[in-house]
Amino acid sequence: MPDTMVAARASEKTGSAGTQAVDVAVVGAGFAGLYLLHRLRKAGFTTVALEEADDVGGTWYWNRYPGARCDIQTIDYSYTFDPELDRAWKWSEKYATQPEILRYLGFVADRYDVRRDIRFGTRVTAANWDQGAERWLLTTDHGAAVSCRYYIMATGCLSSPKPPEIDGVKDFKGEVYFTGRWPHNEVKLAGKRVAVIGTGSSGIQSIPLIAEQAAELTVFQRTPNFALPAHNGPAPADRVALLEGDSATYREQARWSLAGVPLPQQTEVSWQLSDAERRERFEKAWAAGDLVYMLTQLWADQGVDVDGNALLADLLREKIRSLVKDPATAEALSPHDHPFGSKRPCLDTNYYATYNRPNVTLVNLRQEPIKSITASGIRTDKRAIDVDAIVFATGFDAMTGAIMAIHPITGRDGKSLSDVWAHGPQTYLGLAVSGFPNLFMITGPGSPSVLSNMAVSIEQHVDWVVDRLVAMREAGFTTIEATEAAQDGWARHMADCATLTLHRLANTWYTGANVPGKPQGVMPYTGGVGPYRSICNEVVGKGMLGFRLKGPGVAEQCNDGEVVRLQPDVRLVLNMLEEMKLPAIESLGAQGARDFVTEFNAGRPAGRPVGEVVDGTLPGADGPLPYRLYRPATPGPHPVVVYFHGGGWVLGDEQSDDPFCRDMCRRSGMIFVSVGYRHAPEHRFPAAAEDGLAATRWIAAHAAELGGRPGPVLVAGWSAGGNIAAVTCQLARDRGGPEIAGQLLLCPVTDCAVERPSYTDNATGYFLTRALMYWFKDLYCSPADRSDPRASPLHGKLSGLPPALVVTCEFDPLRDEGVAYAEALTAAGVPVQHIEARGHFHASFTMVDVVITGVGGRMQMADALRRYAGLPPERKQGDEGLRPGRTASPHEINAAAE
Ligand code: NA7
Repeated sequence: MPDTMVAARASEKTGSAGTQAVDVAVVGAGFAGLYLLHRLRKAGFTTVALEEADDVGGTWYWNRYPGARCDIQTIDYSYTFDPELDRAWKWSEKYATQPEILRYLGFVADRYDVRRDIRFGTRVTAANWDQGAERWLLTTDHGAAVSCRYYIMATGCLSSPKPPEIDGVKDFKGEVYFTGRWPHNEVKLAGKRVAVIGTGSSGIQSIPLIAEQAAELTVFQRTPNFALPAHNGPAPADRVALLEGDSATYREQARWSLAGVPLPQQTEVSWQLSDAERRERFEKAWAAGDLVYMLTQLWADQGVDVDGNALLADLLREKIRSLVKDPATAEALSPHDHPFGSKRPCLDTNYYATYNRPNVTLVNLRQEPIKSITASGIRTDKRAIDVDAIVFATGFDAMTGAIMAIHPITGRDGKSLSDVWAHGPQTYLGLAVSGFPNLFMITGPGSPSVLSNMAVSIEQHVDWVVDRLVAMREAGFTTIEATEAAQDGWARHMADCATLTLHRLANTWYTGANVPGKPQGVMPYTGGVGPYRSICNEVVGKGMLGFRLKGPGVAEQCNDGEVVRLQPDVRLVLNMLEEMKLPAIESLGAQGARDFVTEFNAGRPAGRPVGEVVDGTLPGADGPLPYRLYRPATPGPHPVVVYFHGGGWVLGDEQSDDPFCRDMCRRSGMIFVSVGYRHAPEHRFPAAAEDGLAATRWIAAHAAELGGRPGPVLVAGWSAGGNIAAVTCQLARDRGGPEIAGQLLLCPVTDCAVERPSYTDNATGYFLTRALMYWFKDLYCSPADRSDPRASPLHGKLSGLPPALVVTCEFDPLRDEGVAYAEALTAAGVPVQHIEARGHFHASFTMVDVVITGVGGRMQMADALRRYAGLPPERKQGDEGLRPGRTASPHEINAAAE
């Protein structure tokens, strides 16, 4: 039955005459709404868009303040769905003005003839899901109500202006303007005393132009923001050449990029570059006048590590000092409270130089907060400033405001969206909400939206949603709803992604911090446009994973589950490894496998500097063994950790876990001595185990000579190295020392004799495979030796061992034997801390600076080692929110490796 007929019946049932019945109702006629109308109509759906304004444009309709421009290069901030449109419209500038963008959207609306489906001047006042009819009923403030099968909110992320939150606005006798609701008629500020409150993008774009007109301009700044010069002009020739040369490739690269702009991912890290090289890159970026370039192209750690970010922020503050003549004003304009990029940076034209004008004054609200607005101006706690006009550039109730605050939305079983989101927005993919069937959001909270080129994200969302509606129609489904399990999983994935970035360290509209009382949490998806696109495709590929689909006469379909269970960076690494189509390591022979690992390791980021790295040899159980010592930069003597590398007793050497040893040395403030124990098949069981004890004895006996603290040592190891560390503790206990103060066992092999379920759960696809583990075991020890506690410490006596931190990873064949060892140690009375790392794989913690979500786990490892050595925990700026230990509500920022 066509939807219009179903709707007519539904209307009859509810007795609501004069209802407009359509297949799909859209709210908003901005970038998203226009493209939705076009695609829906082409797909054969009847549609209506409801738009409060009297024309198309959305955010570009309302934000008409002086200087309003886009700050993504306009050739990128365009529709890409129709190459003909690309050719038909030429932007006049690198960053188009608001009037030009509005003309473009009008041009698009006319070209695709979508205006006839838009009801302008119409606001939705309520949206209710009618369970019986399986339709949404929308009431409006103007004209007929709308009955629709699908309701799509294309309401934008920054369309609900925030109230000023300052007492006395009503008392002010002069003119009041809001940047987000700028009048359509000309605003004359010439010769007037003007105040601007707010220094986000809107303030920073408008202040230079207001300063040119006003007799006096006073800027009230609460938080300084980073701003870069736009260097506006014609679109850069190189970018235009790329686009015009092969627009399909250019657009496709944007779709799979991180930010929706075709720029490559930077791989070099800050500590690989000299000061001069960093400065050169920075100057190039400053001259480029491109936010996305500055945010992504300098060095790989700028967006994920506080130290890497601080190097860039220092250079930016230096620029502010060079541009603003008065040092006190320059300092007040310099952000110190947030890492660059964690709060939305701005693109400006003459912003900083404007403060050199004699008619411009900056009031630093951190030093003199606004008390109230009075009849004649603004009173701070130090003075009264009389003005003729106040411009509020105070921002928006971002992301959720436009969805939740605009009208009540009532879903299945009378659930109100405001109640469901009372503690923060919860969505699946940022597109759907459990309990709200047939409701979609375009660029909703949980989608990349505001952290990306909106044009690219909007097209992806719209295409995905419309394609799903078409597929449902073909299959006979009439309702679609996200499941709670999928939504909860998305919240976890969102939180995991947020730990990767520095957004957690800033109070911003991304986190809801700009609106008093709003729940806090990073609202946009921080995992990137390309990964997000692949996840959305995966949902479809897995039979609409996480959605429940129903329809008359067809069987219900619900493939429930979480779409991403891996940590986001683990997912990227594993996808990359899969694409590389690497040979199975066990097929290469021992030497071939060693060569392969050496080559593989050569491509990883260089480890961070430590105080000193010293190579030497020590006596093993049967001849000399190489070692590499990592000494902290802090004054010693430091406690000593004896470290055993991973590699299945076959691969690796004292240098192969270099990034991990460096990181742990820096974090724990301890000497790490990585031992090159003997390998199989040349030296089979128990060579490695006996070397472990011999090396530990020698290091303990020579701790002072090595610059370490005499006394008990600690042992640590990863994988087969974890096996050697565990065995060493047992042998040291049984053979008269040395004294060991604690053991760190990272994904250890503890039982070579018994196979547990994690071997089959994670047999393939997670780097360390079941087949590879058997190859290692076969090369190391014969079946008869596998129950010997020197091969399988789980089979040994466990009482009287040093305290242990056991780390196991969810997607690791070795997971269950690590768990078993932690449990058995506990049962034997050994103090045990066990980290079960959710979403991680065997190499998560050793791929330092690649798997960034491993940081939280390594912090815990360093804490444990310090505790065993009797040292207090160390804290580093930026650690906030990374340390597990509390249960985060789903939308919260937290969630590091639990
Ligand atoms: P923003 O970026 O939210 O900026 C709002 C500014 O107003 C910001 O500097 C705020 O300071 C300031 N503000 C907000 N409320 C007050 C009060 N009560 N008193 C003093 N100062 C206040 O909004 P924009 O419109 O500039 O830009 C929004 C986005 O549009 C932008 O990021 C681009 O994506 C496009 P705070 O930082 O909160 O201390």
